[in-house]
Amino acid sequence: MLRFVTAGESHGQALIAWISGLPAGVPVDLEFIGRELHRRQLGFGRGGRQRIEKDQPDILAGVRHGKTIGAPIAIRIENKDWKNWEKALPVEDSDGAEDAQKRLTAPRPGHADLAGSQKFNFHDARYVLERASARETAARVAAGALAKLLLREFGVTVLSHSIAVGHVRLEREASWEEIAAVCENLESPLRCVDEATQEKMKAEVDRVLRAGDSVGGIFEVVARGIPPGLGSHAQWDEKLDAKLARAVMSIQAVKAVEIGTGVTNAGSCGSEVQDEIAYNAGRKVFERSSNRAGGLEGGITNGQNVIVRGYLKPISTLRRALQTADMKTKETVKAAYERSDVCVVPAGGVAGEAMVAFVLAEAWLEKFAGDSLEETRRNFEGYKQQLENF
Ligand code: EPS
Repeated sequence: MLRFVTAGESHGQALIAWISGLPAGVPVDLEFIGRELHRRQLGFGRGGRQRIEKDQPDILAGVRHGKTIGAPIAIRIENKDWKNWEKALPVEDSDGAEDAQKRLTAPRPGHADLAGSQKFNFHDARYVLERASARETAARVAAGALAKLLLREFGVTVLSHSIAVGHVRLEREASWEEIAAVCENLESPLRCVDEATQEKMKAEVDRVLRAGDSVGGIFEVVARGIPPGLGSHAQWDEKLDAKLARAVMSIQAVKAVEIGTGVTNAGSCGSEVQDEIAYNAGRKVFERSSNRAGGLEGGITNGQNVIVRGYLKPISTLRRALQTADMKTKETVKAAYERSDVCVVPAGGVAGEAMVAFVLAEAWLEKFAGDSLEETRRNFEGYKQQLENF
């Protein structure tokens, strides 16, 4: 079973990703993982933290001579900001002088601050926000990069782009080539395929920044090369669309997930929504002229691109802080502000890719299994034959 968990606080020593269940023999390209981590740090509207960090994967276990060995993999990503927090967040007990300065008793509406403090019985949101911070997505991106490296062996690619920032929306479809170009281009400010729309998105981020506010948006993740047959209609918890939705919903600040054009489909007639089927005798495959279903029918992949959209709410740390109640004094005060991102849509897309890639890799190994890459490949080749003879 493929799985991953993470550990680490935003201003602790490091983030850790622990990945288990990858077959032996998967080539591990460290440069690729580093590039994925770098992509997550980019984007117009990011805060000051990204100027401090230079996220790099330090593989501690599970990879030898450039390949997975079938053992659990541990990846460490250093927090360079730790040196500024060592005294405030020590592992050992301390006299408390410095941690008192970093105490946060004015919970930010929208963040985990208040609910988390009530749950864990802290009258200080520090420990909660440290772990709830979206900094944790760096560890997810490292795990997702490994999933991408497995999928790459079978010709599967997972990409993303931004389709909305605030009220500015990409009003046309993006081609695969355009999305690939946006993922390749590390200079792309908001990772939008359309230059004119991107300019408007930038203006939106600028406007919100000047107002001391924050802005959300929508990212779209697209996976190409997925065969029909991953996931299952047979049981509710085997449906792949549900697993993808859960994974993307778990990303910090995501408050809605859409598969294909699911949101618009809800208001359209059936004849306008379903993707009609034709058989291409030359290529010996079933084809569709549209993909509103986002590559999933009945919780099963249908051979089309898998399309998952994540809807990000605006970040909850605001320079022009909202009203809140102090957790100790119960007085009405302004919510805490340290520093923050204004817009995380581009980074959200990279985290979305990681989560989608991981769920697809999990479904891949469920279907094609194998303790080694060769065994998985044999199983996949056998299935490909089955599809060709269908
Ligand atoms: C983030 C690092 C954090 C935040 C952001 C994401 O760094 P710091 O708190 O030191 O500024 O910039 O976290 C949040 C959006 C949040 O809500 O906590 C990162 O590396 O992605």
